[in-house]
Amino acid sequence: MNTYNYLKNVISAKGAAYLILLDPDKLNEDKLADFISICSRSGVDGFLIGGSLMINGDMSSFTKRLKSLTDLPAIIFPGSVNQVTPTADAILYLSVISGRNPEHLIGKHVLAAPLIKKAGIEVLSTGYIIVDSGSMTTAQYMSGSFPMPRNKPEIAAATALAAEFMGMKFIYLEAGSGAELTVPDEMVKAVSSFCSIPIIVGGGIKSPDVARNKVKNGAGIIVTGNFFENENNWHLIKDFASAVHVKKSSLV
Ligand code: 1GP
Repeated sequence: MNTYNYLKNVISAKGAAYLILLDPDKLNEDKLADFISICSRSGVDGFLIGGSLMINGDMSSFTKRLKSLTDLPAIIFPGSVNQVTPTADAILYLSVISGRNPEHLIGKHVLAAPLIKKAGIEVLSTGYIIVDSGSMTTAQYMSGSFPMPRNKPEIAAATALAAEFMGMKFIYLEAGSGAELTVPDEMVKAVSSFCSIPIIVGGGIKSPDVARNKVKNGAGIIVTGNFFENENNWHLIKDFASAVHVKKSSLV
């Protein structure tokens, strides 16, 4: 089954999917096997891999190692064109639709397209909406665009619907990694009531309750990254997965 159908099936069976973002620059490779084993046992549905910068990490070898440890999907969450690797299952083909920077609306896509074709991985076209989260985040800075005002859910809804009409498969409401404030629940609700494609929500989610509220307001996929870069939090992975899986019958 391809990754798109897998995610749709998880959403339909469990109420929502839970993905963990792995940054090869930040996760100690010695600890990867333990971490992935806990994730698999705790109900995590898959992994995003990527980072705004790649200073020490290597996407290709990291993803290969990840795939040797789990059958769960490994999806590239690209910080740049050179993070395309054939060792992944799929890539979020991100368009920063909250901004008006042509590099992130078409420029990078042109550069990445032949690399993705050569890699032979599945393309998940995604409208990426960077939401103001209290202070400047890496995603905002690196995208060279203004974030969406957090008190304007109607702008987010109209923007997301435009992306759906353009044929995108997912909307990603992004507060930014390590954000002070998460994407407002009202914005998740407004976008999900306008759109029929799955809404991914991430950035600054540090508790199962916060994750569950996003799902209750219509999120189809929850992403956490930063929180589990601290090993002391690993015991909470199961609680996050249970909070996201709002449907009790969780057989896929
Ligand atoms: C960032 O949405 C992801 O792109 C995850 O954010 O690292 O804050 O969980 P956190």
